[in-house]
Parts: sequence; structure tokens; C-alpha cells
Amino acid sequence: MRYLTAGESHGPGLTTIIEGLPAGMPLLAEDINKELTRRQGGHGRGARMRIEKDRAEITAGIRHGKTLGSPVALFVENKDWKHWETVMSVEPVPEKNEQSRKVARPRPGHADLVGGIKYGHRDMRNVLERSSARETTVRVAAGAIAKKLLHELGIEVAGHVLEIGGTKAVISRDYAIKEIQDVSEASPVRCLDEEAAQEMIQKIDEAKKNGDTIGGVVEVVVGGVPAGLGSYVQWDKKLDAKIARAILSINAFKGAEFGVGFEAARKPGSEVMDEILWSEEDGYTRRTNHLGGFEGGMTNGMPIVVKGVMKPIPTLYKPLQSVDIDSKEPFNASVERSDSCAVPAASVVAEAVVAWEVAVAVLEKFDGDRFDVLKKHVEEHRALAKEF
Ligand code: EPS
Repeated sequence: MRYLTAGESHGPGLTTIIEGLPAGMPLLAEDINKELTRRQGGHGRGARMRIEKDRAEITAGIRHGKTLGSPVALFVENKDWKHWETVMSVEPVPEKNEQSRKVARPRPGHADLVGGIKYGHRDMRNVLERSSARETTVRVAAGAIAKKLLHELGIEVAGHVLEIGGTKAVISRDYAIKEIQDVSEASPVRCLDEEAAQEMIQKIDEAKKNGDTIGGVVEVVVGGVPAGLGSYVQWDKKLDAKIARAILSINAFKGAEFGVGFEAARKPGSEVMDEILWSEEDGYTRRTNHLGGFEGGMTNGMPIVVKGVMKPIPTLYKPLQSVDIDSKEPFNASVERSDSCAVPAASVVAEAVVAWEVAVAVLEKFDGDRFDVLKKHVEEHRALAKEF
């Protein structure tokens, strides 16, 4: 299964084509739309999210609520496009209009300058329009389809926020996946610790007042995962590595870790490995889940637990120093409309990209043409793994 996305932040809209879905899988536009709405929310979002009401228009691949096995195509309209029709016109515009909203003072930390050098864009709007996190809209749409496939196979995905601007959530017990979904959904910052959430909200408000931005840490948990997705036999078949890449592909993400992650460097092996248990009811399990559901690049049947680190968004209302690429004089960076914190929204994007990688791994391991056959194969595999 694969997908590509296309679209500029202030162009007519965003498009994706998803190829390789099995035929006969139930799928409604609402399955996608509810995820698009989740991505738009969270305390700290800017004015753009008040303009948009992201909705997927499905134009191919589904009939009577079920996938056909042919490519699924969908389009999400940018409602803001009507304010940008000349600036972002596909057709040539009069010379006097070409310069309008030109970006010549690159923002430190954004793709502006390097993208400009790479593609020869002296107007760096040509870079920022595509490098904008607006693109994550259609990645969430593709992820929503992956989540639906996983859900139908008894695999559930939940994301939440662990940290914003240095305030850490204290998670005092193990939450079931459904609880993570419900509790985070009710929080304006998608955090399971209500006290920490209040502090996070204050920090976001402070950052906004100061024309600044803040980042944080998100976590995605996937439960009901069959053992043996991915493989140890070749470096590029390791599923944890694919998930880490997917996390790092989210705009502004700088790191990923599984289970205890970087803490493993500071502990002896006896405190890191997860002891193996077996029971009639559950088959093989682990006493703990320090390794975040992975051994040898393969899922071990325990929940996948992966964290991602998001840097603060680089667009600052109180801009940092930059250079005007026309005059080469020092200037403050250009100011674009932005969010003061998008960590809660990014946790929804993280769910989507993780769900995508897990769904691809499921389809690689089991039959991918017919959904009913796929379901049967997954059930058979679960029974075999238990008896092993
Ligand atoms: C975003 C849409 C963008 C930004 C944000 C994310 O819209 P606009 O540029 O019109 O405000 O709000 O992206 C960034 C700040 C960025 O630097 O990438 C969205 O739909 O999530």
C-alpha cells in the first residue's frame, strides 16, 4: 500500500491517492472527516483553523460504503483559497501581482532558505506553501483509512500529549487504549493528566502573548497488534525503523523513541528486557513493556508505544534575525500567520502516520487483495502465535 500527497497551503486544496487497499473494506467519508476535525483542534491553534472546516471529498475507489480495491482518491478543499486566488494562481498573473506576498526574508528553522537555494525559488513562498504543516491534513486522511483497516482487524490506535513547553504529564497508571482515546479527546491539549494540562494551557497562552511558540512530546500507543509484523532478516524490513521514519517525517519533529527509549542507555539489561509469560487466555505476553512492543524490529504482541519530539513551530510573531536575500542586509524574518503550539494537533498526525506504517506491515504479511481473506488470515495467525 502506498500514497502520495499534493497541494499547497493556500492553493485550491490538498489531494491524496491511496493505492493497495484490499477490496470489500467498509469505509465512509465520516471515518475520515472525524479525524480531520480532530487534527484541527487543540489549544494553541491559530486563526487559519477558524477559516477551515476540513472535509474529504472522495472521488474514487469506494462504492456503496466499501473499498473496490482500486485506488482511493480524495480531495480536501482549502476554504482560505478564496483569499489567495491571485497570489496562488495556477495561471500567469500580471507582473505587478507576481510580487504580492513575496517572501524574501527566510524564517530560521523553516524550510524557506534551504528550499529556496535547492529549487532556485527567489520568492520563498514557493517553498513555504508546500513545506507548511497544512499538508498533514491529507496525511491524516490517509491515516484515517489505515486506522479503519486496523480497527476492523481488532487493532486500535491512540495518541496523547506527554509534554508541552517543559511541563510533563504524570501518568500514574496503565491506561487501556479506549481510556487514552476518551480522556485525551476531552482535554484541550490532549493530555491525560488534568493538572499538567492546565499548566500546558497557561504556557501556550504565555508563549502566544510573547509572540513565541512552544513544542513538546507526543505518544502513540497501538494495541491488539499481532506478533511478527516487520522482520529482523533485513535492515529495511524492521518495522520500528519505519515507524521512526514516519514520526520524523511529521513537520517540526526531531526525534522518536520506543518504550523507555533513551532511558535504556542508563539502565542495566535486567531492568530493560521484558520477561516472557504464557497463559491459556493470552498466549505469549511480556511482564512489562519497556521495549515498546518491538523485539528484533518485529512487533512482539505487546502494545506499540512510540514517542515523538516536536520542536516549537518556527514562525514567530516576534521574529528572529534573518537576511533579506535580495539586499543581503540583516532583517527580521518574515512573519506568517501561525500557531503558538500545535503539539495536540501533532499527536493526531502521529496517530495517522503510525497507523499507516502498521497497516502497510499488516498488508505485507497477510493477503492484501480481499478484506474478508485478510481478516481470516490475521485470525489464523493469532491462533498459531498463541499455540506456538
Ligand atoms: C496549518 C495551516 C497553516 C499554518 C500551520 C498549520 O495555515 P496558515 O499558514 O494559513 O496559517 O497555520 O502551519 C505552520 C505554521 C507551518 O509553519 O507549517 C494546518 O492546517 O495545520
